[in-house]
Amino acid sequence: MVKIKSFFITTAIDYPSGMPHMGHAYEKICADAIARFKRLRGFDVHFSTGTDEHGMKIERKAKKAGKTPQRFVDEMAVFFRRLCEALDISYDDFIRTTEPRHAKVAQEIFRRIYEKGEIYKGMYDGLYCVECETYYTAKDLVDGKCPVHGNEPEEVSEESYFFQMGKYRDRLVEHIKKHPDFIRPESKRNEILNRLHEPLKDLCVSRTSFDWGIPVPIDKKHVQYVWMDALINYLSTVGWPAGKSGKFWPADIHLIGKDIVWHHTVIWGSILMAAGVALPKTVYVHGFVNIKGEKMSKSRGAVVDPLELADAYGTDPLRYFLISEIPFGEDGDFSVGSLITRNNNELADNLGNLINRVLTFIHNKSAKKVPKPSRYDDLDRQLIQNLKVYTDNVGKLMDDLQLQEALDQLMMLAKFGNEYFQAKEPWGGDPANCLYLGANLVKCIAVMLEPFMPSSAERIWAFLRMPGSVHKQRWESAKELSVKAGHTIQKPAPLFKKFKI
Ligand code: ME8
Repeated sequence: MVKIKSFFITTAIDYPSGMPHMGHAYEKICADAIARFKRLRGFDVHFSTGTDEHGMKIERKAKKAGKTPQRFVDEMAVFFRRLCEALDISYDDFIRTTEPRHAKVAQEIFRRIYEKGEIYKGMYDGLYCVECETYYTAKDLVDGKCPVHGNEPEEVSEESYFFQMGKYRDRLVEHIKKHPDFIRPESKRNEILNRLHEPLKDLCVSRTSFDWGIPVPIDKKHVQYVWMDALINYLSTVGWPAGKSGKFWPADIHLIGKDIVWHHTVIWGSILMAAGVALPKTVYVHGFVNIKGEKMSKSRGAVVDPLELADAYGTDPLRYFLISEIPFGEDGDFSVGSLITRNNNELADNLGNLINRVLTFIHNKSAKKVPKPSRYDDLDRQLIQNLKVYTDNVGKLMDDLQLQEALDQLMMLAKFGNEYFQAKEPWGGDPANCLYLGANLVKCIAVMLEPFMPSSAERIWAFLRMPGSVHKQRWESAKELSVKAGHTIQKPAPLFKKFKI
């Protein structure tokens, strides 16, 4: 029997302390493109996302809203699920840290490390940024402010349990050096290795000054520190230590933003080492979506609502824009103007135009039927060759997580398709080869487009009247000449609207 390969990808779980923003949307879209691609590649995929619902930040927001924390997160989590639906995110699990299935696992990890003798009781006297739920020393601050949020951290003094994270420094460095893919891109790996030149302090893993959290299993006066809770969601979603964890753990990719790399490599890495659990294969760090070069921030008023944008311009144009505009792993800028420009020039005029002209021609001039090809000329042979070259190239780029480059190649194939159609002049001589190969090119593009723009891909599939769903195809089938002569297609409709800037 052939063994089906498994693939487990996660996004960070979002704080539902405010409404979902463009950064959340971006991360989910990128993870979704990878998950969809892997399914087309034949992997059995588990793709998880969710919400991080405990901690002081949430407790305070709930209080401000005059609600219990539970009611507050129940209401807010709905918006994050809605974001996933609106963006066509094909998640397999949406995990909430207030679910009992998660608390059980989080407590089990705590208990294992405690029983190993690596958690001790003490007093924490120091600084804490509630916005990022992170402990800081004065040395970490920039002009006395949190390096991520720019606010002044609070002084905290409370009884806490500490995890002997410090003793894992050498093992972490060794792991990072031995597994070059553990932290990607390389710049982030170097950043963490540099920070690990300094001694590593023990980590506070419980809190006593408030109680919105998972109770510490050995001392109910304490709740688990929110990161000692949230990170463990990656194990709970696969039912560790049983359930699907045998098949899916260690995770293939944790996709996260650049502000939480330390938490996902050093903190998470040492927790897993201490608990005797394998480390994820890759922590992939994407950049930030900025607005006019500035970090999105509510206080600066620069937050763009992804739900509104998907509604106004369409989910697929938004997905397309974010992946094509922002180099994966680096920061990029969002603006409605550039979204519209890319939509009009690249989606409507290039991609949409190709699909529309090929299918309309077959529909109107060939009685809806794909004609039978005859002797191929050089251009025809080039097209057949390109189906193979681009399927292989885009596939390789996606295997290597080069999302932007992969999508760019796909658009190059559409551009080639338009040039081919123009050069063949099907309106002049015999259009058979042009339409037969054109239909197959359109089908090839539909398959490869699926990870990026799933609903447009499915619409093209329907115009072609291909059997089944585009979501269930094999990547390799993209290059096959599987739209046969005599096959009847449907009248196409424009795929993309144009917008005025
Ligand atoms: O950090 N552009 O939650 P979060 C791109 N709950 N990505 C961005 C971004 C931006 N402008 N702003 C934030 C948390 N992100 C924790 C995670 S995981 C066990 C716990 C990314 O809601 C951010 O880097 O603040 C993170 O990966 C994700 O959005 C959720 O951020």
